[in-house]
Amino acid sequence: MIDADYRPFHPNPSKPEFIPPKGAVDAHCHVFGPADKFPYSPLRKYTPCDAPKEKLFALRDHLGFSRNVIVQASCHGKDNGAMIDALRSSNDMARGVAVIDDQVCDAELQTMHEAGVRGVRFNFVKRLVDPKPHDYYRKIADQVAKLGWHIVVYFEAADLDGLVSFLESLPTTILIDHMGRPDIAQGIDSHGFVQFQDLMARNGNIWTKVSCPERLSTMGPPYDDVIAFSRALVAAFPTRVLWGTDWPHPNMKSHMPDDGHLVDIIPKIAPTKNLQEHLLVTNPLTLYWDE
Ligand code: 0GY
Repeated sequence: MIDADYRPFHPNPSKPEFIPPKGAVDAHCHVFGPADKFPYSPLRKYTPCDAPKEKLFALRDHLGFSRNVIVQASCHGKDNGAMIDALRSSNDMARGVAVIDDQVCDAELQTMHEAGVRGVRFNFVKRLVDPKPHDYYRKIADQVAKLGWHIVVYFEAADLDGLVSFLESLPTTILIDHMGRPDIAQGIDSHGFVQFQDLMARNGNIWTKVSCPERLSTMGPPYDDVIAFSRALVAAFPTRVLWGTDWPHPNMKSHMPDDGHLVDIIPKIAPTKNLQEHLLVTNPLTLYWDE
């Protein structure tokens, strides 16, 4: 049963005015279910509505994108079946980020690699998972480093202090979800956002997704209060930023974003063709399609 307060994705998003460059990648999205084929995890903290691969690929085409990076979400736990099935039916137009435990064997990782998985996700958001000790994640990091994979990390701004030394000790490229979820109300000069930018400035292997204005905004659409944050990161680190829709937007409580409107924010945060090309094509291809 879908959670009573779970909002389904927008049924008919608008056609964006912004036309993404050829080959553009939506580098953060999910597939959910369908539950009768790919059941949700017994350990999940929420039950979403199904958001199957066919809907994701149709949205990709509607928005003018070419490729997806499908990130394993917590409601599927460490059963990556729905995500891998989507990768296998994508015609090489999707790559994946898996969630695994520290018991996974090299043969399983190799099978995932062949399907298109190029990273693992460490989720530290307590409303979504019960985080484990850092040594657990370090073991996984060492194992996936051998395959050349990177690590996607999801955390809330308040947890950054406790994670800095751990993040700086990881042996791979690190990709931080949603700009480390800054507290927008505290402003762009706040300690937390300055600390996040310093972390990226100090560590050339740390990348971020300038995604999810709809989660971070205190004002709601069109999310103008978030633009300065994303634009600052794109300007400072043009070769280490990615963009994604976050479709189907799990756990949005206030409203459901129109994906077309999210795409129309891109030229506000990446104002030149060169920045757009890096954000949407060069950077994600480097991380996910370069062999
Ligand atoms: C996102 C954000 C959320 C959910 C998950 O793994 C997940 O369940 O990532 C959230 O609720 O903030 O990036 O999809």
